[in-house]
Order: sequence, then C-alpha cells, then structure tokens
Amino acid sequence: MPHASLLDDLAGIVGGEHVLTDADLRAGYETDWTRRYHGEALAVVRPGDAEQTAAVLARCAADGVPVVPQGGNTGMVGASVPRGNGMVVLSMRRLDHVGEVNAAGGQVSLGAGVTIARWREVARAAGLDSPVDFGARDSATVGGATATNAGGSRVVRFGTMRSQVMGVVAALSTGATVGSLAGLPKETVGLHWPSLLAGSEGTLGVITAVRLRLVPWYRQHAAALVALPLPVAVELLSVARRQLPHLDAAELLMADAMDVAAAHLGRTPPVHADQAAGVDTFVLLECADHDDPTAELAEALAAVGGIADSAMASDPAGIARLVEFRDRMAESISTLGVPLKLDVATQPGRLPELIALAERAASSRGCHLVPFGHLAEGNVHVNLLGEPLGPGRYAPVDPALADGLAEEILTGVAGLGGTISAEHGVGIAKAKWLPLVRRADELAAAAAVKAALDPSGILNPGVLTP
Ligand code: FAD
Ligand code: 2HG
Ligand code: ZN
Repeated sequence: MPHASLLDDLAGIVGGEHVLTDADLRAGYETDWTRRYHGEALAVVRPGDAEQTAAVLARCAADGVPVVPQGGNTGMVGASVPRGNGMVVLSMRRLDHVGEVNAAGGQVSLGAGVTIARWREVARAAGLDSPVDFGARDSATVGGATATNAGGSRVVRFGTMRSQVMGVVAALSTGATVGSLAGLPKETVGLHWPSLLAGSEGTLGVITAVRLRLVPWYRQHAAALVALPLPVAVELLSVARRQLPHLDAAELLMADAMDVAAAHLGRTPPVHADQAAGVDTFVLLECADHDDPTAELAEALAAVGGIADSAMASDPAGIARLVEFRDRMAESISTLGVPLKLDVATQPGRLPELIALAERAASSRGCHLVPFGHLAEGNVHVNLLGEPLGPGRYAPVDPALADGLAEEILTGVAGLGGTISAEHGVGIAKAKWLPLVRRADELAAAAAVKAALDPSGILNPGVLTP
C-alpha cells in the first residue's frame, strides 16, 4: 500500500481509530457542502489535541504529503476538501474544548473544532453574547471561521471574525507551534499572529485554539422586512447607520432570491415586491438593544421615501419568521441544483451597478441569477445556475461557460473598486483571479510569507495561489 509507513506513523500519533482510510468513513470529508468540490483523500486524520496536530503535520511534511485542514466543511470555495487524490484531510473537529469565560476581559478560549453555535451558547451562559453569526452556525467551527475570516449578519455591528480573535495558537508544517491565548487587547511586540492567520485559509498554519471576544447580550429585538427599489435600499442603509445605534443586521435579498426562499420554505413573504415597477429588492433590518428598539426602527423606515411595502416584528417568533427567509437562503438555493457561487463586494452605493453587471453576464449566457447577501458591506452572493431541468430544478452552469461568466463578473466587480472575495475566501474557486485585486509584487510578498511558514509547501496547496 502506498504510504503504508506514513499511515502507520499517523496512527501512532492520533490512534488507529482516528486515521480513516475506508471509503465510506472518508466520504463525508471528501465532498464540500456545495457539492461542487470533491477529491479522494489518502486518509482522514483526526487529531485530539494541539501536540498531535503538530506531530501529524511534521510527519506529512517529511514525506511531502499535502494536507487539507478541515473544520465543519461548510466552506464554499473548494478549500476544505482534497483536490485530486493523495491529500490528507486533517479534521479539527475533535479539538472542541471550551475554556472558562473571562467576564472582566470579555473573552473565552475555544478549541478550533468548537462550533459557532456553541460559542454563542457558552457566551450566553455567562450573560454575554458572541459577535458572529451565520446560517452554518451548527457545523462551522471557530477554527474554520478564523481561517476564512468569516462574516455573516452581524458584521455591521461587530466586524468580521478577524476583529474577534484576541489570540490564536497554530501548528506549522515544520512541527512548530506559534501564538498564544493570553488575550491581551494591548500588546505590541511585532508580528501579530491573529492578524496573519485570519483569512489565511489553512495555507500558513493549522489553528488549534482561539481566544475570542464576547459582547453584550442584547435581549430586546426588533426586525423589519421591506420591499423597495435597490437605490432606495442604499438610502435606507444610510438612514439606518445615522439613526440606529443598535443596528445588528442589514441584509439583502433580490426578488428572485426571495422567490427561491419562499418556495423552499413553503411560505408567502409578508411583503411584496413588484419587479415590473422597479421594486426588486428586499431588505431585512434587525436591531438589538437592552431597551426595546421597535420605535426607533419604525422611525427610521418612516424617514425613507420609496419603501413599497414593509412588515415589522418585535416578538421572538415573529422575528424568526422574517429572518428565516434570509437565514435559510443558501439551503434554499441548494435545492435548485449546484450553483456557481461568486461572493463579491463593493461599496453599498455601487450595488445597483454590481447587480446590473451580474444580470447582463448571466442573461447573455442563458443562466439563472439568484443574488442575495449582506447589504451593509455591499456584499452580494452571486449564485448562478444553468438551464432549467423542470420545476424548481436547474442544471449547473455549463462548464464551457462557467469560467467566462465568472471572469466577466469578477472583472466587473474589481472595476467597481470591489473585491472578488468578501467573506468566503478565495480557495481554489477564485485563485486564478487574484491578480484582479492584488498586484504582482503583493502576491510575491505573500508567497514569500507562505514559503517561510510552510517551507515544504504541504498546507492546502492551490488555495490562495494564482
Ligand atoms: P471548513 O469549511 O472546514 O474550512 C474552510 C477553510 O478553512 C478551508 O480553507 C480550510 O482548510 C480552513 N480551515 C478549517 N479549519 C481550520 C483550522 N483549524 N486551521 C486552519 N485552517 C482551517 N460564511 C460567511 O463568512 N458568512 C456567512 O454568512 C456564511 N453563511 C453560510 C451559510 C451556510 C448555510 C453555509 C453552508 C456556509 C456559510 N458560510 C458563510 C461559509 C462557511 O460556513 C464559513 O466560511 C465558515 O467559516 C467555514 O467554517 P468551517 O469550520 O466549516 O471550515
Ligand atoms: C449567506 O450569507 C452565506 O447566506 C451563503 O454566506 C452564501 O450560499 C451562498 O452563496
Ligand atoms: Zn454571506
């Protein structure tokens, strides 16, 4: 058997039951959530702690065997599963220890395999809250979210994952360990490991633990779902920023996306768009505070002309029914087929241009566009499907068209001063388009950092590399 001595050694490090080589046992680690990316692993290795993680990396490096770090496998850019055959999947889910909440510091240390949902539970048990939330909360891990610099719905208030990481510990492919969980908000001693590793997509080191920020738990909520023309949505965002200090989310669903969510959930939205009249957009605003924010939210809506329809809720069940249309959007689309996903962003004021260029690129190729995202960050999840196969089913975008379609949209977004990757990462999906947003000298500097930290080049090869 190829690599027999490697597999024996890995079993010696993590225990034989945590080196999965049977096809059935590997399967769930080999295909990503989108079903677009798949590869066969040499083995799935499941370390139980930081020391085992470092030892596994050093052993793989000795044989030059590439390693794909994996958390919840909810990533959307093909970076969490093997490419081709012969890679080791390093599953970090067993590192799920939870430290004690430090209430005075507003922090907690968590193993890399702790889920986003568990982070929230731990925070709330201490009367605090976690600042990051998104639809994959029950599977996505804090290690994966740090590695992708995940965003989600609360970025408008608290920033992306990068802003939450007060400390990180990671294993390098050399077997070295870097970083700490001291969690000092003020420490200026040169290179800052959280800054370097957040967004590095498993290419520089494998995160084994993080020290994460906790925030106040605001228990009074109000939400509004409104239908309006897209330029008015941008105006609403400006008003919300001025008038709503407790703004917790400002999310976007274009009308075609709302149709998909409504069909999947089997529910008619309580507000109506009218695309023929230019009312093509839904915005979900959420406020959260220690005092009831309902009146201020209603005042903000009243300050904006051009809102065609709106519904508000302040009770948990009512809010959940509004939020569900947006929160379950990714799941809703995946029932239509396997979309081509382009996670892009520009300044919110340029969203009408971004949506228009995506519509042109899609319609000129006979593709179906389903756009939604995070209004506050000008972040659109451009989801594209191919020809209809029947009610509620679409073929994937024709592979012969996919690259040209992606290129046209990504080039267009870059031309708007935007980015080719807002929150999902570059992965392998968008690596070849990195030069649209990074100069050659910047890419060379990034490659030098990679070579210094991962000299054998085994960590997630192909990811983030044009
Ligand atoms: P994985 O998918 O396992 O891995 C993602 C990347 O991180 C890979 O490059 C992998 O190699 C690397 N990685 C994983 N663990 C480690 C580690 N311990 N050390 C080093 N590298 C590691 N993302 C958003 O930003 N905002 C959203 O709103 C959002 N909503 C989503 C909704 C749904 C329904 C789904 C399925 C996904 C969504 N995502 C969203 C994308 C995804 O959930 C995030 O990117 C998430 O952070 C990935 O975490 P994970 O643990 O699943 O990582
Ligand atoms: C979201 O915001 C996620 O719901 C998923 O980032 C985006 O499925 C997608 O394209
Ligand atoms: Zn998103």
